[in-house]
Amino acid sequence: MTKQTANITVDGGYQPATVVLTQGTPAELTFTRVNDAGCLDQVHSKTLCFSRALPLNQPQTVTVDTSQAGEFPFSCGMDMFFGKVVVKP
Ligand SMILES: [Cu+2]
Repeated sequence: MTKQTANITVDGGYQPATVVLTQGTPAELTFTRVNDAGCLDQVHSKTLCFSRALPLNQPQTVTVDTSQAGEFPFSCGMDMFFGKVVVKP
């Protein structure tokens, strides 16, 4: 089965801030924090069930469940910066 992957650069926010995935295909998001400023050293999502520390310049990959379509937000540890995963049927 194919896999979807997306790279998100963490640099004072999430770039891109929206990731579009296809429902039913396994997916991985890789976060790479490249900027030491701010409080983006944690990323988490209640709806996607992940929480991960983001050491500077060390890509961190999380697996995303795409079994349900919808919009699933993620944010920094203090819920100040936001991104989202959009799972399309
Ligand atoms: Cu924050």
